Amino acid sequence: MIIVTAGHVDHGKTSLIEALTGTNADRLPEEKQRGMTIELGYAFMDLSDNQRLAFVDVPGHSKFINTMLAGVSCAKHALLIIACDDGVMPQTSEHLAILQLLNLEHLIVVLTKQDKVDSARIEAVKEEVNQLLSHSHRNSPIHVVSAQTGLGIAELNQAIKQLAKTQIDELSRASEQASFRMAIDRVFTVKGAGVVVTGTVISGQVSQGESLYVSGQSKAVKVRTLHSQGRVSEHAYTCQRVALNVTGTNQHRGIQRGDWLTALAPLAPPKVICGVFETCLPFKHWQSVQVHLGNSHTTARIGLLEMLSDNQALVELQCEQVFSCVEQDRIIVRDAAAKTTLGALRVLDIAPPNRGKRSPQRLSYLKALKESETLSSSLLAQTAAHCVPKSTFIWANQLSANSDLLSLSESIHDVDGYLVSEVLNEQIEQQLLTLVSEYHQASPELLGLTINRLQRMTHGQYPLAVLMRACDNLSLKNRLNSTRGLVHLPQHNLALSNDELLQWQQIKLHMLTAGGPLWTSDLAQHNNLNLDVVGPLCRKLVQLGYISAIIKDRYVLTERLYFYANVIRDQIKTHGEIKTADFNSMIQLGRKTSIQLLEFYDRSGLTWRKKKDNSRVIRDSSIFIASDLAEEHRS
Ligand SMILES: Nc1nc2c(ncn2[C@@H]2O[C@H](COP(=O)(O)OP(=O)(O)O)[C@@H](O)[C@H]2O)c(=O)[nH]1
Ligand SMILES: [Mg+2]
Repeated sequence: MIIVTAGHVDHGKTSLIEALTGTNADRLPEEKQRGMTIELGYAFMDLSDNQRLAFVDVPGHSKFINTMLAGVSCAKHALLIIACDDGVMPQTSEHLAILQLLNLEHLIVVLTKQDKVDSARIEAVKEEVNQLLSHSHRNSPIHVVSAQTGLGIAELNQAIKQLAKTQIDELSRASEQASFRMAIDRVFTVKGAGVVVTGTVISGQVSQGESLYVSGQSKAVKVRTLHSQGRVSEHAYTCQRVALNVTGTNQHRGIQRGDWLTALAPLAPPKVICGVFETCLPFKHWQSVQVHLGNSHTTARIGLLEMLSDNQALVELQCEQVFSCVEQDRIIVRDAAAKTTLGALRVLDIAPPNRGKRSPQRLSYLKALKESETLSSSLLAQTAAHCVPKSTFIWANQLSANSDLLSLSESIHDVDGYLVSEVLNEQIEQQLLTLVSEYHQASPELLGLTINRLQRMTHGQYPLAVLMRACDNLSLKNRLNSTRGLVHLPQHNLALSNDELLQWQQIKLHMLTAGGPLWTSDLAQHNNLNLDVVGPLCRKLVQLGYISAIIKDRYVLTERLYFYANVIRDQIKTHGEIKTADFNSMIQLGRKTSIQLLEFYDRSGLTWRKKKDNSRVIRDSSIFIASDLAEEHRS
């Protein structure tokens, strides 16, 4: 467990930590010389044989607020330290505001330097504190101490240990469900051991020998040894300070402060992040800001999506650089000059769409996410709106890799790695039925359409596997059929009318006599038919599988196509390849037709055309096998 300090510069934070633990957390010579904390300092307090508490001592000076932000990034418990002589000062309020934006759970207020003031002054400062805590953490305990004389230190020590007792078990329980994630604050090399990284475990747990990923790198690193809470250990848990000796780091890129270490292989970090912005100061649309999470920060602009109340808005952060974060992270937002804290963004969506970002559906979707307080309600909201890749959800919520997401709700299905809710599934089925029946109305002469076409018609928003499952479900319910890969309504059949039947017999005879492919214009002229009739009829015959188009408007009987395929296959079998000239002399239809046919087979996947010469080899010999021919082809 970690307890962070907060408070104005020179109010006695470092002295208090020293009084509590015996450790002076100011370790830099410059810090000792100036008597001021610059970097984050750490000190530990033993609770029992195997449990330890870490204190993070942060700088109070406004110049070092970035360091303070890094130190408190996962703060759940804090000491707010106020010197009795000064009382509440600017960074007292600012640090408290930041802790509250980060969703602090427990706050202990410490009024220090008691030895410097009288009791009336202490009462006055207590009143200031009450004013300060008028909105939240109202019932936080207040301790009056002196680091100089030791007054009140033993009582404070007891209170901290009491709090730790109630919290530590809960933290280790929480770390079981989540995946390991750590914000790196320091990287250095130790002679003989190699790279060591230190940081705070934000979630999950890590053990010796485990593989982890550094943000932005695809190759894993391995944990050789680890320290947790300042001691050699085999494991480390949520909200502990750790130092990991890692091997296998990328020589070129290395590891830097601000990077993340995760047990899950990271997804590409976003540049645009959507969430709910809880503000403590007003902001303007498209205002330039600084954003902070863990030890990383970047500049960004705030795009307002919708104002929800005076101090709450749905916004989009457009970051200058990619910014690694996951759902429910709280990103601190400061003004561009990094002088004041504007608020915090609770992350709702790390892959927001480019278009329709203010559409009513999108805004109500974001509101549903905002209201989702549990993992299952968030999963339901997401899967009701779109097909969610399982790996994306696991990453965005830092769940352990083998989490059983389906157990979260009965109404969610796993379709080939996509999580789809029953609600969405019904919507997709309805959409497919509408699209198919509209298609029949527009093109009654055609049997139906392919699933790929349906996917394009739904703007690619559903994965193929999900559409296929929806089609299968609909055909089980007898609401859709699929014939030769074409999806159609069961009542939509391509039976030829009496007129069409006569025309087809005429055309078939013509094709049989001609042997080779024929243009629609030839078919029309020779059979005394109107071109406007022949075109749609031929398309219908193609759908029925009777004829095929080798190029636009040039048709051949399907059985001839199988015959030519056999010619090609046999030739390649005996000679290893087929040349255009050979094929031409075998089928005797002229060079132009031979080329059209060979190119048709290339496109269909039967053959490959070699780049160098005009010869072809087999690519997939299992297609155009005559036994595949449907009954009606042969009739
Ligand atoms: N008299 C008195 N001085 C204190 C007390 N605590 C800290 N100081 C002094 O206040 C100054 C600032 O303390 P420090 O711990 O560095 O403050 P920080 O900037 O909040 O970390 C130092 O000179 C300390 O010796 C206290 O309880 N009583
Ligand atoms: Mg200090």
